[in-house]
Amino acid sequence: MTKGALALLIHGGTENWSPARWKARFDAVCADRRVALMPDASLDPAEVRYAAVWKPVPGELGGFPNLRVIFNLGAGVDALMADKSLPDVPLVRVAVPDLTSRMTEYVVLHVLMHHRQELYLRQSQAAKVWAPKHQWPAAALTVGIMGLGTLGADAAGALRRIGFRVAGWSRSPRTIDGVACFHGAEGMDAFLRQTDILVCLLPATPDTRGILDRDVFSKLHRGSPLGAPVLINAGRGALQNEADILACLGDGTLGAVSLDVFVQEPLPPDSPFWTHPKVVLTPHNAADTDPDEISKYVAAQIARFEAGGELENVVDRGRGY
Ligand code: NDP
Ligand code: OXD
Repeated sequence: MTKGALALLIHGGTENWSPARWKARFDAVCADRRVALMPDASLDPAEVRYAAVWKPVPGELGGFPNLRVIFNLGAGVDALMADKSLPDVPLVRVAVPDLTSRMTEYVVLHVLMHHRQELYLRQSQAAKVWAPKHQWPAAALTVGIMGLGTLGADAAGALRRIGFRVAGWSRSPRTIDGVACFHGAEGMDAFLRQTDILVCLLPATPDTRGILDRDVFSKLHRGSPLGAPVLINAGRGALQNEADILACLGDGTLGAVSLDVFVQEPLPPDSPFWTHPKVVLTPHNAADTDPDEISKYVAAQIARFEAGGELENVVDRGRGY
């Protein structure tokens, strides 16, 4: 019996999202079914049972009448959730150790960069100034992580092992060894009050959009060894109020920021973030999605589903993540 086809809808633009590379990987792991890179005029849309997608055009998925599962090729599903015509079939997101470890590397790198005052040290080097600064032990700082899901929980564990005090904030109650966990609107202020370095790994949903604003920054711990609190956002640009970030860097409410994500991506050439001395920016590069790992993950999910098993990491559409 012919197995239903897998349609690939990939609109990324960057090197990692080369459609040809994804097609080659899916051909290798789904050798017994047709893998069609869309658009493909030779494909009968009724043949398609599965779609693996990154930023499909709104409405594009509605063209497959027999679709059973949509696999988002990344962890964040905000772009898909914005498509009001998205077919009502299970939507599966990525949660794999490979991507998780990459994000934890990013978080550890940037927390340590600010903790060890690298901005100051690089500026001193550029100016040929020999001016050592006291370096605090990790235990002198609390890193607060917004979002204690797949990524936040892993980053929390790594930061704990380095010796930081770690706090976390989620929607529902969580328990993580050695992490002071807070949740909901009622837990937010207590979480912020003890946080010296705020790491955001939230999804962008109607509840979280614009959450990183002056109100939140002004509640962060004052009197930190770093002088002023630091923000690290690798969740989504839609979470941050960029005018507030710039204003808070200007008046000292924030001491420095690391931003991997922006409201508009690619970041426009005239954005003040490019040249701001207190901003470390990366081009949405914190945790690459590896085609080898993710194609295997999708193929394994399809095999389990067709054998009557449960899909994993299915998005709750009501919550938006
Ligand atoms: P998960 O779904 O596993 O975790 C999401 C976490 O956010 C959960 O702890 C959840 O709470 C919490 N959360 C959601 N809504 C709220 C809310 N309203 N208030 C408080 N907490 C909330 O997601 P992942 O950890 O896998 O990924 C997180 C995000 O990281 C992705 O959605 C994506 O946007 C971003 N990302 C960015 C990448 C990059 O390269 N920059 C790469 C990959 C992902 P609860 O535990 O109660 O459900
Ligand atoms: C993701 C991303 O959501 O790369 O996986 O941003």
